[in-house]
Amino acid sequence: MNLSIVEYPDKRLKEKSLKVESFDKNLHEILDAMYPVMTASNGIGLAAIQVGIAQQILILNIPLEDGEQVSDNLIEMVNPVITHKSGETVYQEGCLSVPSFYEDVTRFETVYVNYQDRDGNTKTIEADGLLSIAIQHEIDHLLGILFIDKLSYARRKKFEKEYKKMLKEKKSS
Ligand code: QAP
Ligand code: CO
Repeated sequence: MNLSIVEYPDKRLKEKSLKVESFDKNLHEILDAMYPVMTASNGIGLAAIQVGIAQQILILNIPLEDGEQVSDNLIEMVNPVITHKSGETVYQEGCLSVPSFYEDVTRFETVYVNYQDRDGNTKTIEADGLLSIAIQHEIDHLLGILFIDKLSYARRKKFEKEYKKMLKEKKSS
């Protein structure tokens, strides 16, 4: 499978992803193809819609404290749903689909998530810290929401201006 990252302002990023019904070879091929796309771009999270597949699939690979990324820590989530959320935390987020822009976003501090693994087994996870932020960011992708959609009006305007400038510079180089 030859996947590439869909970048803002591509309309596909606004699509709502569909629930996965079959835990078959096709799903496994999508998951296996997503991982190298994410790591090649130094990502820690990727939703399937970011490679143009509108299915409720995401992967997460939070680095260790020294910044090293270990594939043992890969989490694959199919059909994830947040069941409990509490607290508040602010983190400077980025996104592989919104390259070179980072801004503070407010999220829940702790989340409980129900999801299925690649074989359809039901799992529950309690997450806080960076994992919790990453889960919320990626589940937003499945709903067609980007982190820039959560900014104040003023910061969104600052984003649009900076991003347009960045795209223009990219084209002329
Ligand atoms: C989502 O984001 C996330 O602009 C994953 O030039 C964000 O992996 C999870 C990236 C914040 C937790 C906290 C972005 C790489 C990677 C860029 C990413 C870039 C290169 C973003
Ligand atoms: Co993202």
